[in-house]
Amino acid sequence: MEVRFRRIRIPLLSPFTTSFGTQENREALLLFLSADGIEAYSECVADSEPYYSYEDNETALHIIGDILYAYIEDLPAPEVFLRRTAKVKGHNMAKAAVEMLLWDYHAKKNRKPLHSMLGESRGYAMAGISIGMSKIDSMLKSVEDALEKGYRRIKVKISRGREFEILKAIRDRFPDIPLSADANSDYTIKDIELLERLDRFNLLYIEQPLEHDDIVRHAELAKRISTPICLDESITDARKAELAFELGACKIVNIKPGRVSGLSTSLEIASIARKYGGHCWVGGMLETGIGRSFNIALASNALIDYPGDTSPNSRYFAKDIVSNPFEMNEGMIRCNEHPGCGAIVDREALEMYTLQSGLLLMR
Ligand code: OSB
Ligand code: MG
Repeated sequence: MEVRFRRIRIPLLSPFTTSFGTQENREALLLFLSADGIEAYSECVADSEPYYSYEDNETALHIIGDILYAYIEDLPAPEVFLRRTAKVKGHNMAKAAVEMLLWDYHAKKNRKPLHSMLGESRGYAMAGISIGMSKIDSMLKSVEDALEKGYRRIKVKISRGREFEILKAIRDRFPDIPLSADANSDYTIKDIELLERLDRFNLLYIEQPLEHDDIVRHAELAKRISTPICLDESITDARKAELAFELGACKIVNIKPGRVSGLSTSLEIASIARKYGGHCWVGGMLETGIGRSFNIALASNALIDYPGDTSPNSRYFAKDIVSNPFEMNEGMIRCNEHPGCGAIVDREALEMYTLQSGLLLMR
């Protein structure tokens, strides 16, 4: 068996701006496993800079190549891998890439589509869209286009100082649409009065208003605003999810398997949300077709009850690295029914975007 990595840079169709910066490319770390005639893949959600979380592609490659590789030589079940590596603190993006590689391998070995291995599947994901910040006119145009395409929920990025301009313009034009706002941790508890004033926009929720690792202040904020809080960055594992719901820091979680050590923990977090009467949905990190296929498999699970940030590939890239991109119909994306994650890698496209590749493990 052999595990290889590839680092790729694939241009986004349009720049994506959040409160922490603008991305023009998706720089992804991909893993490729070949064993017993099976080819499995996965994608790490880290970026080239540690702006969303402390992990980046360098740290992920280090943790995978120097630490985690030693725990997968016998190709364990994903849950076994997580148990073995429980002593590795943090680095859940690196862990997730390996965990999902093992899911893909085992699903392919069993000749089953991934979504059917995760529990009860609806067979499709409900799609919402995440719209980056730009000039108001072009944000309004993006909202209009998204509604026309059938997206079930519109999320817009906001930042400290641009929130009223953005949300007022959208609400004036679209008073009733299911709308949410993602601050990517641009506020602090000192902004509580400003955040109270966002209640008037009747948002489904506000995503990650406060610091990336905070739970306690979010619980304080939740008592002061009527807009429900959805946590993203703060929920890096199941223990954090339990704590956040217990303290009332959130009513909703944005679950990104790539952030929380993979699909097993994602399902655990979804169960915790349900136990507390909360809600959850599957987020995204502008993944290529490989990462996207894992997100959509998870998003089809019966425990996931809100539309996610799961757009079809064509929203992000002129040419993705898979030859079977997802399509959206009436706001729904059907799961891939091929074995495993189901992504069929377009080798030529992959080569075109490759920055670096190498061997991680050979046995
Ligand atoms: O906060 O959800 C986020 C993209 C990069 C980093 C963080 C986030 C996002 C998105 C994009 O909102 C979601 C998508 O993949 O469409
Ligand atoms: Mg977010």
